[in-house]
Amino acid sequence: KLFNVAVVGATGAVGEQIIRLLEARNFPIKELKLLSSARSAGVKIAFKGQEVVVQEATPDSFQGVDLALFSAGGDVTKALAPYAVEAGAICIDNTSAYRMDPDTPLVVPEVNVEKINDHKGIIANPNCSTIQMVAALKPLYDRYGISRIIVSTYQAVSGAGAKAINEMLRQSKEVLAGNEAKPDILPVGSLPVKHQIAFNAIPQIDKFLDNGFTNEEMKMILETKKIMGDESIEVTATCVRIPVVYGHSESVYVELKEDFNMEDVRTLLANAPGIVLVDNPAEQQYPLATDAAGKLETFVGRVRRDLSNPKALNMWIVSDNLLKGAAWNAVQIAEYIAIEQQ
Ligand code: 11C
Repeated sequence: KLFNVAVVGATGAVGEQIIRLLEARNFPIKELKLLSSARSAGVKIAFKGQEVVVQEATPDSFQGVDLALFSAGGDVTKALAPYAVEAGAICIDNTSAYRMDPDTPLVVPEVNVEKINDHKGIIANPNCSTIQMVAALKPLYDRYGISRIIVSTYQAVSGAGAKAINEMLRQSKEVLAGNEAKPDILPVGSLPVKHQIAFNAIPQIDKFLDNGFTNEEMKMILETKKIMGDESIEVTATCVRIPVVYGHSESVYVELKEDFNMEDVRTLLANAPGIVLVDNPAEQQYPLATDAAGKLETFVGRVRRDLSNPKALNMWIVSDNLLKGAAWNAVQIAEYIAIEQQ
């Protein structure tokens, strides 16, 4: 079977990666519809040797569409996904619009692929920093159970979009030229106070809530429980933006319910789907954002038993936030649907 596929947000950082992956993976496409805001309509994007003209996304865009991949922001998903569903399309949504909706499955294929079919037209793709963490922790959860996770993130500027990448690069040049770095959109475009990202670490990703956590931190906390299907897992997170272009890194402390030996833990991680164990301190080998950029897998290293709690592990988890953290996870879900409908 060939599918009519629509990409909403085709000119954005994630949309671009989705199109490249559909091409590279030879996804069974009959017609590819590229959709965007009115501002980007008319742009031409190459796909399999042909030029596809980007059209403005409207409620009428989805007639005949089988699969619609959304990554144009939560407002666009809320405004248009219901029309796509009504037209008969299955939507895979990269935004946070429906993630915590009880009727919408939140899927990381390595963790809960069985939930894909539980949808009512929309399947949600989790937040990038959540995806790589749960993908790496799932084999440990299945074998030992998990009682608590404490995570600190080191997140790339590409998570905040193409403009944030440019801002970081521009500020770096300004500082190296001995000039003042001018903040523009980071940490949060819609808030009045801005901070320098070049040569800095900003402990704020997204807006603050009344509980003192940021929205990004709450996504990690709430989405982890939903994807793992276990509300009893205690999670706390501190999310930090650093001047890296691609690849989120995470320092994760995880308390397991059962005793473990380190050799079994390493074997589990090394054999887990989508996970690459890079853990050889003697040779100074561990996951790096620069190595993970452009790759589909999640990289795990620095795996060690905690010194204060023998039932806990510390580890370092790195993945390309635009690929496994967004575009690849969405295309992976689309591939499962395509295989099932053959
Ligand atoms: C960041 N994690 O790195 C965010 C971007 O909910 O899909 C992804 C936001 C989301 O800034």
